[in-house]
Amino acid sequence: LNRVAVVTGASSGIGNACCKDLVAKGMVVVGLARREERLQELKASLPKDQQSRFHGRKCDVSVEQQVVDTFAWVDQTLGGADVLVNNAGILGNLQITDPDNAADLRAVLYTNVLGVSWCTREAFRSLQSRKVNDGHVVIINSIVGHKVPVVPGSGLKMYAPSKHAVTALTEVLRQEFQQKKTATKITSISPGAVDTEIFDAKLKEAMPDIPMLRAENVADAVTYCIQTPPNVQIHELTIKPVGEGF
Ligand code: NJP
Repeated sequence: LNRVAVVTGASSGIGNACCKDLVAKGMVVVGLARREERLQELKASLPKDQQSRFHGRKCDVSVEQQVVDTFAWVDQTLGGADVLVNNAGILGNLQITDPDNAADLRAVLYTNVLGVSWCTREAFRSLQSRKVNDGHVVIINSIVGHKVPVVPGSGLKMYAPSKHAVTALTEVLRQEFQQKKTATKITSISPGAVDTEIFDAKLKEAMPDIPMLRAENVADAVTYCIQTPPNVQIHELTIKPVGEGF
């Protein structure tokens, strides 16, 4: 896997595990997140001979200009991104019917939906400008982006609608890629519950005995999809822990 990958949401959970796995597979990986110190910790945790292949960059994917600047830096410094793993996501704190929730709801939609749009647009621009026809865009969606499970206490808030938007976004992007005659692949991965920071104490309290995946389980799936031969494209992968009921 001698290519450059950008992974969003690299400071914890699934994105962190993806960075470790892709670097170990020989890729040059740019990990993006807002918590820069976590990215430095990630780099330091890698085996010494792999550290130079990891670049941590502070980037808030909900801010368009930061995404544009980051991909320009990847173009200039590393020759451009061949693979993008759209993984950054937030749950949000407030319910849709809570008062004064505009900033919170906006943050969820800007991060989970527009962040994916902007990163994909910039990765596509970079691929097109270099005439690279075989890139790969992976999108970490969710099982709640296909069917909304009943969670006691309505723990999903604007998160579930945002992930439904990601489901539609993925298929529209696929059509746009086809129109623009690129063989760049799009893969959507929808996990069930994963034991990471986003699955916060409130959600755990609402679903106390829920079986959970580990971040590494989802990272394995990402690597598997990226490694498929040129004629194979995995459109949609659902990955759940054994015993999950919804
Ligand atoms: O969660 P967590 P996961 N700009 O909280 C980053 C989906 N998923 O690994 O910016 C840039 O450990 C944040 O970094 P920081 C889920 O929807 C999960 O589970 O430093 N980065 C952190 O690195 C999400 O799409 C479950 O705070 C931003 C990362 O995102 C993906 O899996 C189930 C950012 C979040 O890591 C990874 O989440 C499911 C921003 N504006 C789908 N905002 C599950 N865990 O159960 C956040 O179906 N980040």
